Amino acid sequence: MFESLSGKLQGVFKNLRGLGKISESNVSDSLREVRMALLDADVNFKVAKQFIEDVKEKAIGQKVIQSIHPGQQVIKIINDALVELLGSTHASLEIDPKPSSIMMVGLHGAGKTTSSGKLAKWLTKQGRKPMLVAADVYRPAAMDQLETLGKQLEIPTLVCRGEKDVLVIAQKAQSHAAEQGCDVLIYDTAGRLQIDEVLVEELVQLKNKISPQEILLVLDAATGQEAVNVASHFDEALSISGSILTKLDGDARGGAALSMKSVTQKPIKFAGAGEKLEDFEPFHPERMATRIL
Ligand SMILES: Nc1nc2c(ncn2[C@@H]2O[C@H](COP(=O)(O)OP(=O)(O)OP(=O)(O)O)[C@@H](O)[C@H]2O)c(=O)[nH]1
Ligand SMILES: [Mg+2]
Repeated sequence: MFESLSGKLQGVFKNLRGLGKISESNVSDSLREVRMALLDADVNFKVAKQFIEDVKEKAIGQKVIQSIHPGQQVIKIINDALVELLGSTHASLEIDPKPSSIMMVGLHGAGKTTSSGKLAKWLTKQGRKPMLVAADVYRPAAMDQLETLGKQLEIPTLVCRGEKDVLVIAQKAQSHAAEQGCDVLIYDTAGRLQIDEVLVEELVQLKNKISPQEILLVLDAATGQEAVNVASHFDEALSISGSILTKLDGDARGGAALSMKSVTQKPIKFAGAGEKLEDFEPFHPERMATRIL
């Protein structure tokens, strides 16, 4: 991911470094190239526009123009803007209360079930006692998939085969968690090809029932431009608390990853970069920016 964007930005930076003097016009030329690179990487056009405006405002200041290495200064400004675009600082999970609940939401195939397992494994390492809850009542296979993950991880997993009401499942989950001494419940919800009324209604009901500390939108980083619409829809409907970007190991252009925070104003909390349960880590904006630049 980000290879092409990275390559293009390196090219721009090479030019900037070579500049002895900086003028408004050569900064503008470079920023035009940065903008093109962002758009080619599938970054939302509004996000790209704002990014360039912010950088430009800082870059054409007198201090930068008169400095000894003006090109280097502009590069630093772009770097800082990229970190800010990705969320500035790492945002952790807000799951202090015991028990806490986390709802995993997102479109079909985004990686909710896999990420539920990955998150459970990660939480175990943090000394928590997670429980996985199969709340996808539409696909029996989804319950099997979560159950398999739970067995593999040796993490309690609640599967109520045949139960069609997520609220009943939630009720059982709460009592099972208490019995088993689990202190964080991860609800793996159903996906849809597109966000629709029925799905939203069900998710809102579940949200009202369990009052989750975290509602994490699981987003396939390869979704491209559409990711922005998906994210804003889910956020409007549920007021998400953050997102998990998946499939960062793929060769997608990565624009969704770069636009997410800016569009929803909600932090990216974790990143998945592979099918294995250990391919998962907390998201750090500055590390991601370093990977890109
Ligand atoms: N390469 C890669 N594959 C992933 C990643 N996360 C999930 N996958 C794969 O993506 C596919 C879909 O993942 P699921 O976890 O089943 O997705 P889901 O959101 O639960 O899907 P539904 O339940 O159908 O809505 C699976 O084949 C996963 O192995 C990732 O970070 N990298
Ligand atoms: Mg699933």
